[in-house]
This record gives sequence, C-alpha cells and structure tokens, in this order.
Amino acid sequence: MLRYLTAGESHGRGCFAILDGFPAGLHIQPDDINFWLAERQKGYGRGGRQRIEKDEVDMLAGVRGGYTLGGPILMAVWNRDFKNWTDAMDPWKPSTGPRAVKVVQPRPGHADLVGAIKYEQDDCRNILERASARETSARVAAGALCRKLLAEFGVDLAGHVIQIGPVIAKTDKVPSQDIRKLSMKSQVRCCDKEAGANMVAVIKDCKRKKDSVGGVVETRVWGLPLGLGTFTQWDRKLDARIAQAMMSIQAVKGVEVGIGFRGANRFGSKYHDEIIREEKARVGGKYRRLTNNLGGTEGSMSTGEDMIVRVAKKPISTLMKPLRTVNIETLEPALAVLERSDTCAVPALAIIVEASIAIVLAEFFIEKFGGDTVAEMKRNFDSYVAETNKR
Ligand code: EPS
Repeated sequence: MLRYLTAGESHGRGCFAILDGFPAGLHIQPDDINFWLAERQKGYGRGGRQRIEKDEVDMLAGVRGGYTLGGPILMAVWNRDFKNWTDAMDPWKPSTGPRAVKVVQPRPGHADLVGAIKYEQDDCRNILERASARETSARVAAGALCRKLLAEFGVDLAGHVIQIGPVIAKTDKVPSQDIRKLSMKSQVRCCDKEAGANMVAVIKDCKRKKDSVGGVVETRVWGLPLGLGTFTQWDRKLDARIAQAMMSIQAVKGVEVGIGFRGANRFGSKYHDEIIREEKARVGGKYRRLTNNLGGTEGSMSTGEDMIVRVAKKPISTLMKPLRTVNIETLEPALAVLERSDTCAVPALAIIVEASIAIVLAEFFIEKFGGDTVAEMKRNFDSYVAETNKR
C-alpha cells in the first residue's frame, strides 16, 4: 500500500514528504523531481516569495545509487526564506524579533480563525504556517516519483489552466499530448493564446486593485489500463479517491470528473459514451468509447480512455485591501492581517493537481499490480494487459 505524509511550516526549515510502500528499482535522478518543483514555482501572479525560493529536493532516505530501495522515501525541500525567520520560527525559544508580532486578525477564508479556536492558540501564526500552500512543494516532490513510476507503464499526464476569474479558455479540442508543450509557452499555463493574454490582464488588474483571483485547472491522463479502482466499495473507487486528493489541496473548492457539473443539464442519450470495438490491441483493451464525457471512468474504474479532471480554486484569502474581521485579542472589529502573498496561484495549481493525481494513480497501480519491485509490477501488468486484450 502506498501512503504519503507531509510535514513542515511555510517559513520553517523546510517542507518534507515521506512516501511509504513505494516499489524498489525505480531509476530516479534529482532533475526528475527538481523540474516539477521549478514548474510549481512559476506562473504570472505569484508574489515576492518565489524570488527568494529555488526549490530543490534533498533526498534523505530510501534511494541509493539512483534507484529506489523499497523502503520509506524521505525528501526535503528546504526553505531559503527560513534564514529571515530563524527567530520567529525557532522551535525552542519564544520569538523576540520583529516577526514575533502575533497574528490576531484572522483572514476570512483562511484557516486562521477556526484553527486558532480549535487548537487553543492566541496567535494565528501557529495555524497559518502549516495551512499555507507552501506545503504543496512536498506533494509535488512525492508526485514526481509517482509520475516516473507511471511512465514505466506508458501513463502520462498534463495539466493546464482553463479559467482565471471571468476568462475561460477554449481548449476542448487540444489533444492531451499537446497540453504540456502549449501550456509551457504561456505565463499562466494556458493553451489558448488569446485567453492566456486576457488572464494575464485580469491578474494585473486584480493586483492593482489589491484583490486576488481564482480559477479552474484541467488535468488529462492518458495510457491508463482499464480497471483501476473498483465499484465494490466506497473507499476504493477511483473517482472517490481522486476527488478526496483534489479537495485536500489548499484553496480547492470543487472537483469534476469528465463533464461533471456541466453535464447535469443533458439527457442520458447525450451524455453516455457509446461503445465500439477497435481490434488494434491497446493498453485500455479493445473496447473504445465514441466520446469521453465520463472522463475516463465508468463505475469508478478506469476505462482506458483519457482521464479528465477539473479542479476549481477559490481566490487566495490574503487580500492587500483586507476584509473585515474580528481581533481575537480585543474582540473588536478589525481588518484582516496583511501578509505577503500571491495575487493568483492558479498556474501553480495545475502542477500540484498533476502531482496529486499521479500519487493516487500510483497508489492504484501498486494496489493492482503490486509487488516489491518495479520489475515485478511490470510482469503483473503485462499479464493483466495480455488477458484484458483477449476480451
Ligand atoms: C502562501 C503565501 C505566500 C506564498 C506561499 C503560500 O508565501 P509568503 O507568505 O512567504 O509570501 O508564496 O506559497 C509558497 C511559499 C509556495 O512556495 O507556494 C499562503 O499563505 O498560503
């Protein structure tokens, strides 16, 4: 069973991921991880923090000579900004420096208020440090290993931005395999040039107005075998596990597989993907769908068609023109704390979603083709594909 956990505070020593249950024998090099860490940092709309950080993985356990060992893998992404916060984030001594100032004006929409009450804190910094999306650097590191594992089985995935604020991109006709190339050319990771330019304008205007803006990203996965996941139990359904992983990403408020919410106004005849036979054997078996409205799953199992997942992110809750709140010390009306932040982090979300989907799919791969080594998984995979292709 593949499991992962992360640890770390936004301005603490670093972000850490521990990945347990990963098979032995996967060849991995620093660039396989660092590439994605760098991609996550990009995107128009980010704030000053990304000029300080240059995220790189420090492999602390579980990899030797460029191969995974089969034991727990521990990775660190050290925070360069920590040097400016050593006093404020000191694990042993109460802070006395300029950053010791308590955060007592919780931001609407952030974890600040509920967290402070629930964890019996009078300083929201004790909450916001861990609630910060800086944590996603650890997820992206974990996801990088998982996507490398999936690549061994011919599975690949790419995410892109399809909406920022009111600007919606036209990308339905873009083939999945072209998404990476096209989105990499865009400052906002959008494959539609015109929409991308409008998205940049929206973010620029938003920053000028001291506001923040959210959006929607889409990820497509191709090369999946049919039959990952199961209809038999709620917690082993593929869609369910994907949705849970998506909703665990900071600021995510919605998830859709296939045409999801958009399809709710259609009748069944215009919704379901009609089935044909295609004799040329492929990873997904010889049955194909004429359309892909269901986004690659039926009965919460992969069909072999491209998996399509959309995720909606709310605007960042730190506003440079702060919203009304209550000072938790004086209990008087106040304005929310002003923290350095991003205007828009939707382009980064595309990379975080990809990584999170890769982790879930790797979990399902290990569950279905499981073994102690990648070679063993491949033998199991090949035998399964050979069997399904006979049908
Ligand atoms: C974040 C606030 C900003 C973001 C941060 C998430 O950080 P800071 O408060 O240091 O300016 O840049 O994201 C990252 C550091 C990152 O690497 O993604 C927040 O409040 O969630």
